[in-house]
Amino acid sequence: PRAIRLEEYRPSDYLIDRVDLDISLDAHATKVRAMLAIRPNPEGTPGAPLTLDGDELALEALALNGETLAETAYTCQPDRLTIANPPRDAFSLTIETVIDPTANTKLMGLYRSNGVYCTQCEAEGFRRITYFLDRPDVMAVYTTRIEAAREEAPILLGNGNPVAAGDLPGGRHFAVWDDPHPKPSYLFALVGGDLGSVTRDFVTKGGRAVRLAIYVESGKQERAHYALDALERSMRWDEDVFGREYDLDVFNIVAVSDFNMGAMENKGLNIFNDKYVLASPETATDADYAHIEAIIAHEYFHNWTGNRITCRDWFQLCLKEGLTVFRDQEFSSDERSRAVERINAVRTLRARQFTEDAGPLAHPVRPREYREINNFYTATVYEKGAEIIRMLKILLGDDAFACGMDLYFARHDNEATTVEAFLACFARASGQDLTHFALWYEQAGTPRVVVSSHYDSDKRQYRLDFAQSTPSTPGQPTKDPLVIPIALGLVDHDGGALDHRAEGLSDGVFVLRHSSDSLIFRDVDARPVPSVLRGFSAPVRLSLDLDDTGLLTLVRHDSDAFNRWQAGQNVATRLLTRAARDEGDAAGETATQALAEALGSFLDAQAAQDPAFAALMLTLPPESEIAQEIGKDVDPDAIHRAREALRDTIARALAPRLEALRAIPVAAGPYSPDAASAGVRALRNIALDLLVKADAAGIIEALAAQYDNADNMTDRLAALTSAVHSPTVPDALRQRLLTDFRNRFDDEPLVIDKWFALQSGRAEPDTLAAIAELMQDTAFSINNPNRVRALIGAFAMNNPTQFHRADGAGYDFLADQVIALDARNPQVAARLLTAFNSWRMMEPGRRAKAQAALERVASRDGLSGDVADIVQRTLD
Ligand code: DPP
Ligand code: ZN
Repeated sequence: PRAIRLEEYRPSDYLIDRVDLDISLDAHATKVRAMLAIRPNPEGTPGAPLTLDGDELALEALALNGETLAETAYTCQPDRLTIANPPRDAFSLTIETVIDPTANTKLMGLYRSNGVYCTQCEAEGFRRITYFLDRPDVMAVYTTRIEAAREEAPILLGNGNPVAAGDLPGGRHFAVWDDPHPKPSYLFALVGGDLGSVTRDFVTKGGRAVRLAIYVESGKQERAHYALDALERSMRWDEDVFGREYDLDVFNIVAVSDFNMGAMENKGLNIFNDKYVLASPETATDADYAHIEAIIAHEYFHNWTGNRITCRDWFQLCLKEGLTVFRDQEFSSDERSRAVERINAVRTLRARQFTEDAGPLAHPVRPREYREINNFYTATVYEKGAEIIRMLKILLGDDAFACGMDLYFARHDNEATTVEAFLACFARASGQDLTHFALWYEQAGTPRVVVSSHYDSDKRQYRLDFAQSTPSTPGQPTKDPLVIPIALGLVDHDGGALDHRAEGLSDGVFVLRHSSDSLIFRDVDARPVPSVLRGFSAPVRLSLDLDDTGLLTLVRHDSDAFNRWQAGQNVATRLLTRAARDEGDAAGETATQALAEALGSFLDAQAAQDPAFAALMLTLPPESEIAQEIGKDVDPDAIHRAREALRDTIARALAPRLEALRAIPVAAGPYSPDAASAGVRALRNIALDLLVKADAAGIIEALAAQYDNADNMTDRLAALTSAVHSPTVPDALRQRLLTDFRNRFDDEPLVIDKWFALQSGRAEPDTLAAIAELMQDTAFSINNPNRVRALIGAFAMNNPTQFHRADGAGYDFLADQVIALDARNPQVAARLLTAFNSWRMMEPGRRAKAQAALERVASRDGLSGDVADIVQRTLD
């Protein structure tokens, strides 16, 4: 496909003010009649031809102002409908198309999932329903009449408010939905099916009564209560924190089992991957509950950041996504532990976004060019986009940030707007010039900040020197310095916080604007320990000339929880990179012991107070992070061995304490997914895992007992996970538990996904063969994105030693799967293919094998635009 460029943006020549849809659902021949109220755009070219987008459409009828249009007046193809000389004034266009939702395996547009009719229109799915100006800056009010066989689809849902419903001859019925808020077509949705629901009444601060409902597969209603509760809490939070109220009489959420994304924020009718709605103690882990809460909140928050105010064009995707991720992260931080949420967000950022930024698919948060927009729903747009908002808040302060948000909502309501317009609100509210800051949106790559410290005992001065640089990325060989807010503080060697001031340090934040700069502290009696980038105040890689002793001081004493955790990670990262390069040295052993001791005293002092944080302290950096740190000629096996060995040593050193952690009680009563209880389980389960690694006496029996007796999925899955990933567990036990799990949850596809992912994530040479067998399991289906991601995605993304097998078999397998899947569902196929992101970092043998596999994909005829785009950029 042709590249689309930001600089070529032009307003649409035509606008659509009203859309009246009449959709008659049928499994193979759904009739769609769209009546569009169109007028020339004063900002467009007068008299321009009208070209509507389509995708695999078949036109049945076309009328202009109610009169059938002569065939000579237009041209029509599956992907385009052009009227050469439309009227110069407002006119109506009535378009009839027929579509086959059952044949729609791409899961874009109207399709069927387990017999339920549903839609997915972001980014460009609406054009698979009718011909349209399918671009986000064309905003219209919609009325949707949906008709279906009552038996097949007793529930009919659309955007907005329900306004009419009734019976029709022949067992059919209809419902009419009216959405008074102008919206872009990507927010259109409808659902028809036989669904059960849970409901709740909500009254907004302003007094609007809203009926909340979550629709799920009949019989699974019990599992939707947590999501419903999260929805109510999200609505209240957005009123309290951002002053945003809901604006319709109903808010509906529907869970479907076949879904390309996590969820979709369609106006008044969110459609969710059921994985992010359904939860019961027996089937969902604490992490699942937390994800459900975050995604329910995310989609709800889009109602203002995305729907009321949308994007002018898809280059502005971060305008709604980065901001909405920031909002959902803040919500989770308020509902749970802020420090733990921040650490988890940074772990995700590093694992996904830093990796993306360091590879061939690196792109700015606001890209300047795309071939396939579906490939830009990335960690960079979402997670780095959220980091930019967080930095903005740090730079402006809470009050000016809040004023900027209010101004944004006031100025741009009902508009499709841009990053520039967004930033202008904050410039106005704060009086600051944000021109330089805006470079964060334009420049790809993760900046590196190098900090060196100098103490002058004669002058009693302590100086921190900062230098920043950003590596080149595709299309951006040279980079400029960014505005980087660096929160920092000083700690003395006994752990006391030092209260020294420095010119240029304001509220504990130093703003680095140039390629280098310094900060000077005066009247400093002894060399302090610097704690830099507190709270991870900017998405950068930090190198700090702090030795292990200094880092371990921070582990013990830093008042900033994030940096306490980070200091431990830094010591471990150093050990792991050293060991992975050159296995086993004496200095490493001493340092390992010191790390274990520091963790031990941390656990003694803190574990009981903050178990969730303690669990994170005991988690070593992931293998992908060590690979990034090494940067080139990576040998994933060496990294894996180093990490296993370090974990083993730490586990043995901490064993008695770990036994004690296993005994910390979870709050009495039935299972509750609240953050405090989840924290205790997380700590107990990481203790279990470490003890299994350390082969502690009696631990295998304890593991089996935990599995057998668990009353919740968190504990059961934790035991199974340790069994699957620990070589110390006897094969027979591992097999017994795996078989039991499979049988126990035979009719629970979302649970079987966990079972698939566990086995495909095993760092064992027979994993690939096991996956081939699992693909034959009756529970597996190549048509269901969740199954594919659980079995194939988890292998490619989370199993570095086996995906990057030296013989290239992992690469070949993924290439085969991508090719097979591409014919059915290009979006999911393209997403899988991004696992090759780090191929250039590998040692030469693996690199050659990866390249061959990629070239094999690239050379296929008939690749989708999605896969062709990823494979070309990955190889370039
Ligand atoms: N549904 C996706 C999200 O909420 C895309 N908008 O991020
Ligand atoms: Zn979103």
